[in-house]
Amino acid sequence: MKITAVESIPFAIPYNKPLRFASGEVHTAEHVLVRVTTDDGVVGVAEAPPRPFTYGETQRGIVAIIETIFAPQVIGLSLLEREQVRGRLARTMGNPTAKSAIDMAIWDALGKTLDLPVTELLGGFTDRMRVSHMLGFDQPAAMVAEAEKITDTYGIRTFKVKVGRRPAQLDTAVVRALRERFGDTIELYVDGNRGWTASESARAMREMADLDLLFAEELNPADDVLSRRWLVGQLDVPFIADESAPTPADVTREVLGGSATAVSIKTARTGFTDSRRVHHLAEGLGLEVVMGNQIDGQIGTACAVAFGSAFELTSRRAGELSNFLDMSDDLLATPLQITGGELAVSDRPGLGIEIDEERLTRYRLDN
Ligand code: MUC
Ligand code: MG
Repeated sequence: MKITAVESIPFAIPYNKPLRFASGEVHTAEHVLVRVTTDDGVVGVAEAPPRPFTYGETQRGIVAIIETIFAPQVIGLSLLEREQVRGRLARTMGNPTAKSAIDMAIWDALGKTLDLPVTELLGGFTDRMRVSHMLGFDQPAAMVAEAEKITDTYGIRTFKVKVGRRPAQLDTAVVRALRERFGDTIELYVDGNRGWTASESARAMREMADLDLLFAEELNPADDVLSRRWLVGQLDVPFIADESAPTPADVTREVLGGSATAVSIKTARTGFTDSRRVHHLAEGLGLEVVMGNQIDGQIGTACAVAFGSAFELTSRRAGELSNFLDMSDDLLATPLQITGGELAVSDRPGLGIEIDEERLTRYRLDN
């Protein structure tokens, strides 16, 4: 079970439909495939999505930090020494998606070695999750049409609507149009990616008071400490910390400081090892949890559903597991299938996914 190699392979797959939101936009999935090999010949995989607008990482930076610092630190350790891996990677600041991809590839290799699905090793609560789809910026009619397509094709009935534009009336009109079109047959929540001030957020939430929102997420920056606390204190829905709380310590700080009342768990930034810590913390603090989407491809989504299905708290709400639908292709030999609004977790060993080598050759940037 000794780790003998850690590879980082950059690849690029275009989006059919770019995703736009208050802090940035994504046109191409320029991710990094991480492969961990053991002396038994087992290979574990995961992917790191660089999100410079959220964590400061870039594709070339992820490849470089894995090659130069992280791979030498973990080669020689056993798949069972995941806390040792975590401790060594933690000596370097930042780089959450690079660290997480290594962590999840190790879990995948461990599952394959033990002939057990990762989701069962983590907790084994259920075998599927309801799916929540993220609607990026567009005009109200186009966003309603997109939601209709997603509902008709995949049976998805929960939508996270990107907000945070100015004027805010454009965003509130989208949410109103969605509620008018679908009535109470869908669940809706909003994510501002820090685009508004606290007072703009409060006004927009008042305008949407009759629209039965589940949550509000990162409407304004957590760094606006007092105004964020003021905002969160007056809302009658849970306020999700996403990019303001990428570590367990951040979750503690934001929640105890009154700047958040719920948390988004993203395996892309906390892997399995630290997502477990965030989950336990959320359970202990009595927080609602949503499995978030780091604009993941299918590999990242397989990781998110494996983790989300493992626990009662993470599988209670619909998880954001469908952003890969906007991509033109992916790397998996057997694509993930969302049906009836749900994504099932694989019952095969590890993450239960297999890389299509022909596709990897087509999309990799290093050959
Ligand atoms: C989300 O939930 O915010 C967009 C920016 C980011 O960091 O993640 C995505 C989705
Ligand atoms: Mg978010």
